[in-house]
Amino acid sequence: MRTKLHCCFHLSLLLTIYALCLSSSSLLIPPPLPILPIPTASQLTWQQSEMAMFLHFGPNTFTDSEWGTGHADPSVFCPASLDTWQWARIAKETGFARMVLTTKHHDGFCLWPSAYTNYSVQSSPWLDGQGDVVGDLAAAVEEFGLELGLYLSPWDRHEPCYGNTRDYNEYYLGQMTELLTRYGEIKEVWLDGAKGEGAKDMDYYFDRWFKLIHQLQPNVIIFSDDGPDSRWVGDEAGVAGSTCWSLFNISDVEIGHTVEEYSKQGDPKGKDWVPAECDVSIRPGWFWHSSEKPKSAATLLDIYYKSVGRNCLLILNVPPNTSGLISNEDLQVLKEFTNIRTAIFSKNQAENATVCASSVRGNGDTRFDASNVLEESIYSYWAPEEGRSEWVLSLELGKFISFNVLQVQEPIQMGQRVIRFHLDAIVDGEYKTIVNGTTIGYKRLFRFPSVETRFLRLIIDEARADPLISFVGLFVDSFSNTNYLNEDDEKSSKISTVVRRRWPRRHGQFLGGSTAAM
Ligand code: FUL
Repeated sequence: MRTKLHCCFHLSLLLTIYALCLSSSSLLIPPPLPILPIPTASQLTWQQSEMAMFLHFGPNTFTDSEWGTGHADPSVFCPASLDTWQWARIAKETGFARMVLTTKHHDGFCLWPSAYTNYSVQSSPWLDGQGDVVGDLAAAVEEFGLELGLYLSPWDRHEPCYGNTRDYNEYYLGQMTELLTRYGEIKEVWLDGAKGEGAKDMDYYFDRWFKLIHQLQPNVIIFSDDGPDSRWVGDEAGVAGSTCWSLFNISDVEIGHTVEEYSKQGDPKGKDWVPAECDVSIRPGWFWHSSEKPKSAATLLDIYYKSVGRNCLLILNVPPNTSGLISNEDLQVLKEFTNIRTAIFSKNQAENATVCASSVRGNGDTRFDASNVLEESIYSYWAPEEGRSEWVLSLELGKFISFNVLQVQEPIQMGQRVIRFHLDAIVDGEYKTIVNGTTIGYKRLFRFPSVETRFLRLIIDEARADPLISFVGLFVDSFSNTNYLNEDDEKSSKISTVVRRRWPRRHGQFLGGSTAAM
């Protein structure tokens, strides 16, 4: 009897221990805390799309000008073969996720039949005044599975009420409402900041504009000098700072008075998540001019490294010509640019590497394992054990491999963390530093003279919180001349910029005023 009881006692003890083991081993260590600020769902999707196509089109295309006076006769707008499906097909085939159209540039001419003005396609001979470029683009974009974005210039050189603050703000919001309620989902609203010398002084009610835009299109990204969702990078060359935070202080920036360095670099202490967008044209001008030629694919590649490769979104302007089509020469460059990107980035030389980390969160939990950095997704990442001061990822490539591009990514949904890092490789038997970098963010690309190695280590030197890394890739770029390139030097190199923005300073409340057009 005693032996039986003893056995039962032992059995139940074993079962209890087994159950305890089972329950403790099935409990998961949660992910680390995000560090604020973090992106909204729309900002996350937007950033991962990497490239948008900008389209400057309107009377300027036909009058061979950049800043139309607002007095061009609507009859000039007469594209013989306008085909928004051609634009969308090209955008789709060459890797753009979104198309952003100048629905109204500074000349005030509307590419849709607005009920608030006669200065629009309705007064033009194109399709006998029955056409709607915005509507046609919306339909094409939908067919090709792209997103639609709209540029509506605040500065209006035609509209008679421009200069009267109340009237013009009403006019502008009336037009914005037409655009945001007629054409389905709008994913980006682009508020360009230019205003010429001598233009009438008036206030724009940005707060009301932004609130209404978000109310009408909850998933939209509003771009302006200081967000709220995406910020101007501070130049029109498509080049971000080699240090580039998505963190920013909206309240420190007045629209129209950006400080170039602040816009380019962002702010490691910023309270707002406002990633930068890099705008640049494939041609010297924003509008199409017969005398101008597109940039080369190699130049576009360089811009790609300095925009997408610096934690930004690239918006590349490809202006339709007077026929209403994207020119063949632009198309050829875009195709070449696409082929080059595919050739470089389709083969990760580190894909079969063995990756080890200085520590792994949750005592080796596979969800935070070092090997997660081989998967190109921000949703799988390496997380170190909490509170460490050493953060190292070591890669063993299996054999000697040559490469000249590093791609690193952070899971930005958890906040942007890395302040400084470097990459070492064993060359001639000893570790040599091949990259010294500041900030990573969504995506960071570095070019350097070709290195042949089997062993590498990525060391995070400084971070705002425990660093998290979602991707490490090594690539071969045989198109850039990486022999004389040193990304670190680029920090101090002069970036050519075209700063043409000038918004009026706010002079308190300014209601009324002259109603004559500029
Ligand atoms: C500038 C404008 O003045 C240009 O014409 C162009 O639209 C560019 C994207 O923004 O500020």
